Amino acid sequence: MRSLKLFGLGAALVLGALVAVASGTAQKVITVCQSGCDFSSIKAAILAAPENSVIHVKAGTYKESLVILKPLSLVGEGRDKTIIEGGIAILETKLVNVTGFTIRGQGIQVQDSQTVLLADNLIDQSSSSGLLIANSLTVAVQGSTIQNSTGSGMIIVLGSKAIISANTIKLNGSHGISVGASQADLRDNLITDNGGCGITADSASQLSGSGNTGYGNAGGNACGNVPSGLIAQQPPQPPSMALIPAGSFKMGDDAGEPDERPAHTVYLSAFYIDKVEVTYGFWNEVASWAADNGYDISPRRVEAAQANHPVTYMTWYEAVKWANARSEREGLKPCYYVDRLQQTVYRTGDVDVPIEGVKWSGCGYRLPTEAEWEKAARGGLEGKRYPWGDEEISCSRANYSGCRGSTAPVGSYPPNGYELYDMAGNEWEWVWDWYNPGYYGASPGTNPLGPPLGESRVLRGGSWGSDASDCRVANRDYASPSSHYGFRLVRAAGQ
Ligand SMILES: [Ca+2]
Ligand SMILES: [Ca+2]
Repeated sequence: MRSLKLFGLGAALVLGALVAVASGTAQKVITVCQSGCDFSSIKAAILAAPENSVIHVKAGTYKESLVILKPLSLVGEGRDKTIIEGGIAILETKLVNVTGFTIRGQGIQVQDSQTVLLADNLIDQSSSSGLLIANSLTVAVQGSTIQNSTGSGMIIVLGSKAIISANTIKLNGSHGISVGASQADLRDNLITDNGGCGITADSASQLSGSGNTGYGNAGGNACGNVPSGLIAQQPPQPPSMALIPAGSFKMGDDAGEPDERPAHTVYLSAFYIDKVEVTYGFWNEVASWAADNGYDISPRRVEAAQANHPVTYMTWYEAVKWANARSEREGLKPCYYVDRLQQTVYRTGDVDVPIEGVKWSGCGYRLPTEAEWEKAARGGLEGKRYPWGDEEISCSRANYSGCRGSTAPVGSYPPNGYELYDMAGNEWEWVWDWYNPGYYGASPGTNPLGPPLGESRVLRGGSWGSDASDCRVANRDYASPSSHYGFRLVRAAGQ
């Protein structure tokens, strides 16, 4: 069923070709702009570099544009750090890798080239199309965001072949993706709020793929010769939530603690998740309603200054009942029932809701599954330690041990790639799953719901008092469901 495997093969071929060539020759690694530099030193480095070199470009904002005319890897320090204001052109060459940049100006242009990998870039505010692929073969674009271009987000034309996966393409002036006389395989992209169509293709083009979602595109999600089913319509997301697109991710960490192994691939349906932890202010709003409507949860007395801090003192049972109350208050069907026939809504008492007592979709709010939480925390990155990547944790990135000695207002630290805040630190977050240290060895590959029974429920993300290791995206902790922590909620999308 997982045609994603096919895609994985495609991307692997591109990567494999890049690695094979790089390792087949004496690969040179060059670092430029070690301690600040002007733009000419990058240009000079590219000019002087032997073919197949890897050029690391340190953090900084570089004003001009770059042209790549030979095989090489250009590696920035990350999309929030290394910024190329003028754009990048890859012309008449092959085996090029560009990763870890923010790119403005002309965006990225790939013309008359072959075997190009563009990964983990942000293409922002381009004065034309964000990414142009023309007369080029085997161009892979993955894990990138293309936004705010004057023209289309991405244009694929003139007999090109491209593999486009796990990108976010939004808020561009014209189409999200426009394909002309070319082949494109589109997987797990999120395409929203573009001025034209989400995806459009002419009759000479062939499109394939799955798992793409879109909404808010002025011309509709799919136009022209786009196969039905290539892109699924989503309702506008709740404003306080972010959409996590359908698709696979690597869960766990083989270098982590024993209960994080083995790292394994998990496919999840699309879902929305709260951008911030549930705050005392929000808790009290819903709990006041709940107390008047048959629930046994109640508002907490907190100082006004605490209203925008995460709740820290909620049992797992209270979190689940609050989720039902939040649903019912908005006129949505509750997700949690005390019985397997789903006849009695869970509103009172401490009930270990059975897996069959949960509506997993077609309802309002629920706790994330452990897999949903980890995918969301990873922010679209693969195999990284933290929501922002592998850079060490610090008090400018997250509220953890030694920073404040208490919770911070939610959203005080930078969000991850899915616009989620405090996925590392601030307050531990309950998820649905029972804890079982060996579960990853037996987990199903699609929408895993955790073990059927247990004594503890899983906690994720670490808190203001946690050490760095406990704030890793793969870290698992657990506690009796009667213990007191925080949480955030999800809703299934695309039912
Ligand atoms: Ca947290
Ligand atoms: Ca642990």
